[in-house]
This record gives sequence, structure tokens and C-alpha cells, in this order.
Amino acid sequence: MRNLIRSAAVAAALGAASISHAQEDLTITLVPGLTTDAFYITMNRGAQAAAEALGITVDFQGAEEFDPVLQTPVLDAVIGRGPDAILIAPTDSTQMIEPLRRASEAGIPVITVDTFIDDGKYQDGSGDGDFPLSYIASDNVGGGRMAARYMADEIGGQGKVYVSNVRPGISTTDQREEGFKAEMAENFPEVEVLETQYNENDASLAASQFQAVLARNPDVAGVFGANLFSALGAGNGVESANKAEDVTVIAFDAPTSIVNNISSGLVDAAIAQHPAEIGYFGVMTAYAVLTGQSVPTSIGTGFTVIDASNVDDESIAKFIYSE
Ligand code: T6T
Repeated sequence: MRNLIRSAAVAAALGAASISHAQEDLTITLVPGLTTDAFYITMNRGAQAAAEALGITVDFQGAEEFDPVLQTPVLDAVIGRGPDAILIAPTDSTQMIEPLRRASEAGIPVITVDTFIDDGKYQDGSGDGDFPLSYIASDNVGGGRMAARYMADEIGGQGKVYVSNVRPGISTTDQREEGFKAEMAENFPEVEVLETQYNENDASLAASQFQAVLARNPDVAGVFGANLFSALGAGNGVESANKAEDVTVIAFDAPTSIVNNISSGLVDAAIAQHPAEIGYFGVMTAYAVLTGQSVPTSIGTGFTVIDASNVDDESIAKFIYSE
């Protein structure tokens, strides 16, 4: 409650002295999809850079797995502590609406980063999950389309491919699959997209799923790993089956392990998101809200494609996720 009163005071009274005093007290909590994922660790690095620039505190509180059942109690505990704002990557677009409504109803501004709730179009007066103030993320449909174009080019515009994905209901990975399939259907009609394999964010399961797909389709030509663990697992599965020469692997996300697999030739390309940018602009957006500024309802961040042609370039190093 103390924080709530303070935030309201900050927003209402824009006197320079009171703002500079209140700034130092502001605390924003970043709730990642899971704490041990290099993507969110890198996002936190960007968030901390913004916090340092602003002289405020950002803390990082999350669950160890990407799961709404585990994220909800973490979020409830965060709400109980009453930060000035919450930045969160909701782990399910439907199941996290009600838990996040509790934050909003407690007067804590909610901004989503990476993933969204509901349809991701906030503050437009439509839908149950319209209350977050902003969404800062990659263009995931566009990224899925980029992966499809790269894949189609590598396999000569024809052959069987599949998407290794986490589970339905996650906005980011759903949109990547949607973009990948739409691009193939519209522009590469001779590419057959096989049934999606869902791995529950478990790289070992994604690896064994490659073996099973290969057993059913000995001519499988490519796998699109729609997030870090899917891509890592798909690459490992291809390697264990000794198929690196024949099967194209396109990864979404760029931790060191995947970048090393590009250098060794196992992974053909990684669509690197810019998680540090998401964290940086997430904190800046929350700060703008807390200091009475208007904010855009969505902010799009970029991608960098990493492949054998640029993997060793110095300019690429900043896009490799921290571990
Ligand atoms: O791909 C990222 C993130 O964008 C997605 O929402 C969930 O998976 C990752 O965290 C990678 O593991």
C-alpha cells in the first residue's frame, strides 16, 4: 500500500523535487517466463541497464519452469509485496489473465514483455485482458516468416519440414508457428509442413521427437525449433541421428550453445531476438507510466539472423544471449 500511495503521488504531482526524490524509491519487478533461460537472463541484463540509468530498482522474480501453475504463486507473492509496477512475460495467454487482473486491481500497473495475454492488443476496449498498459516484444509472426524463408531457401523450395514447439497457448511460440506455416503456404507450396511436435520446453523430449519423426519420414528435410529449448533439442536429435548433412535446422533464439552449433555446422541459422532491448524498453516504459507520461500500447523490438556468414563477426557478439 505504501508503494501504491507513493506511485499515485508520483503520477499526480509532477513537481521536479518530488519526482527526483521518488525516483530513487521506485521498484519495478520483472517476472520472466522462467528464471534459468538465457533469453530472460539477457532480458534482465537490459532491464538492469535501464534501472541503473534511471537510478531505480528492478528485481527479478520468477519460477523455474515455463508454466502458468508455477508462475501464478510467484506473481501473487510479488503483488503482495506491492512493487510500483510489474513487467511480466505471461506463460499462457488465457490462464494468466485473472492472476494479472489481481495486480491491476491492486493498483499496480502491468506491462507485458515477450509474451502477451488475450489478443495482445491492450487498451482498445476489447477483450478480457485489455488492462495491461503496453506490450514490448519481438514481432513473432514476422520472425516465424523469416525462419520459413531461410528454411525454404536451404532445402531448395521443396521437402518435408516440421515445427518443434513448446505447447499451444503461449503467444510467442504460437505466433512463430503461425508465421512459419503462413509463409510456406503462401510462397513455398512444395514444402510440406508435417504435424507440429510439442515438447513442453524439454530439449531432451524435442531430441527424441526428431528421431520419431525421422523414423516415420526418412526424407525429412528440415526442423524449425520455435524457441531455445525446442531448437537445442532438435539440433541434438539431428546430431544423434547423424543427419546434420541432410537436415536443415533453423533455431529461434541465440544462446551460446546454439551459436556454437552454427559454428560446427549443425544449426544452419538462428533468428536471434533482442531480449536486452525488451528488458531495457520495458523498464523505460514502466518508468514513463510511473512518472505520468503516456506510453505506446506496443513496442516492437528487432531480430538478427546469425548464420555461418556472420557468426564470427564482432558486431554479432552483442546478440548472443548471456547464460
Ligand atoms: O523464445 C523465448 C521466448 O521468446 C518465448 O516466449 C519462450 O521461450 C524463450 O524464452 C526461449 O526459451
